[in-house]
Amino acid sequence: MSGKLSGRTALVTGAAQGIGKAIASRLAADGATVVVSDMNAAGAAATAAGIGDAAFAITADISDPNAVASLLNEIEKKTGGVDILVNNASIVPFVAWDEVDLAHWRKIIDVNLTGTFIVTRAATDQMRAKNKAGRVISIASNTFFAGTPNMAAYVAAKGGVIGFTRALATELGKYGITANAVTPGLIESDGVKASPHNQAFDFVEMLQAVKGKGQPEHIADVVSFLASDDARWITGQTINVDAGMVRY
Ligand code: NAD
Ligand code: 4PL
Repeated sequence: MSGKLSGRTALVTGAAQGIGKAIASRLAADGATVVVSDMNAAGAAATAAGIGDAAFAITADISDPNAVASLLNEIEKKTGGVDILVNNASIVPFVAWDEVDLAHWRKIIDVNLTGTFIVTRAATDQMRAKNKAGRVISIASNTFFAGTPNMAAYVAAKGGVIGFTRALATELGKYGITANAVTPGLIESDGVKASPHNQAFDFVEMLQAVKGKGQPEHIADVVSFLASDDARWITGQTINVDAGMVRY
């Protein structure tokens, strides 16, 4: 099957479930070969099997530089290298401010921000070496605009991802690589359904301009656009995808 992303390899981190799984499925439907990566090996394998021949799974913890180096080497051997990187893997915590200690802060920054750097460093070095007109799409969060409660370290890390995206666009434009961020609002992902965030839908819907419950596909549709040639003139931007909950 051909499509707007045919001939391209997309690496989606955190793709065992939730938003990452929906992004992986959508990019495969667009014609890409999709690398379903996650630290949850069984979940990644199940997602890849569900997509079919266009996908394969590779286990990696994004905060482990050795695991990420192996991930990129394996992709290079299997497909010739990454064209589209989707930085989706994150911990989505619900931790009251009085429980936010240094260990929690360090863990969230280490995975959600430093992990995003580690994968982006390795993947964009590979894109440059292979002269790819690459795409980096990082999933941040509208909590950075809203200052959402019970997520202080997460909000800070997502702000870091947005800042990193702006700098990356500046550094990599000369190589034909674009970098953009997407900021979802509350989405009914597997992780959210299993957490106290699941109680927030009525409140969030009240704030939305367009009513309804955010779904992983709402985010995957926008990632598909940013990955495509139609988005070639967009870089360094943050696209807010939250039914108008925040206007910034
Ligand atoms: P989720 O918890 O359902 O899935 C996250 C996946 O990331 C899991 O499969 C998990 O195993 C993986 N992961 C976590 N740490 C990892 C690591 N160190 N290395 C590799 N994989 C790791 O989450 P989700 O709700 O689908 O969120 C996906 C992305 O969207 C995240 O970046 C999240 O911050 C962002 N986001 C989510 C919402 C929401 O409401 N669900 C809103 C805004 C932004
Ligand atoms: C509005 O990124 O964007 C809860 C949990 N509510 O993770 C998020 C909103 C959550 C969000 C998020």
